[in-house]
Amino acid sequence: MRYELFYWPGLQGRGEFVRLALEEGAADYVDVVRDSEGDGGLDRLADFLESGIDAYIPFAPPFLRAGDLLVSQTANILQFLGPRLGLVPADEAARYWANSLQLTVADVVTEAHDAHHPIASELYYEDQQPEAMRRARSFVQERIPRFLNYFERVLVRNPHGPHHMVGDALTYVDLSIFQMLSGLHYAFPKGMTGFARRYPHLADLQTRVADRPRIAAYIESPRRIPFNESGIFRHYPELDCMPAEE
Ligand SMILES: N[C@@H](CCC(=O)N[C@@H](CS)C(=O)NCC(=O)O)C(=O)O
Repeated sequence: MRYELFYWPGLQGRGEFVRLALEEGAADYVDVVRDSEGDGGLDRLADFLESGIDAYIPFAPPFLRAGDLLVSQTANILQFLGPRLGLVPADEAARYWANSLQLTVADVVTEAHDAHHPIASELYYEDQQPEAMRRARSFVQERIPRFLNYFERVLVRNPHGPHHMVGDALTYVDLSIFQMLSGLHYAFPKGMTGFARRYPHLADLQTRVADRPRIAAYIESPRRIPFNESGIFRHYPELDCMPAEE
């Protein structure tokens, strides 16, 4: 099966959660917009947003084409890919648990976006900067600790040990936690002060995922777009602040 990933060019964005799973799973995939010449890929992306396949019309990228199937929504795409790429356990309970965690990562992603665009996505950051400063402070000092405490607790409570978010082996959730943490470190270096001390199991997981041979090779490759200020995790120094307890 050759998968076709559709996502905006020039940024990691939500597409990166899917890319990491495709890379770790050694999937045969095309990153359609990036891999096509000229605007051909963007035109195809726009066509799918307009017409979909039969009744299936995605609202927004990322979406994935697998033969006749068109799967949209990041968590849904990962739920689809998980079993096919060996990135989720076989049992039903574990699959729903993985999806719950993935949807919680999606909540973090939305809030990270809203830290720099608290009023409206269609307005420039510069046109909502005062509000962004208030929102980012709350995100760093209240929300990041709340989410990270939760994910750390999930690791500690894993009956198989604190090595993976779900079960006793790597899943797509571990990859997404890695990506979320990398994004938070990029966007809020001050805000993440004390991270490894406060969340030792999350810090360990982030390192172990980064060291996986396929992930390490991907991160070194030109396929990995660097974090930048077009993406979800943006580093605006004026939005970064120390955590409340430091
Ligand atoms: N809940 C969706 C959100 C998708 C989404 O917001 N995609 C962004 C790019 S990362 C987009 O293009 N949004 C267009 C829009 O919201 O109008 C997911 O997790 O995939």
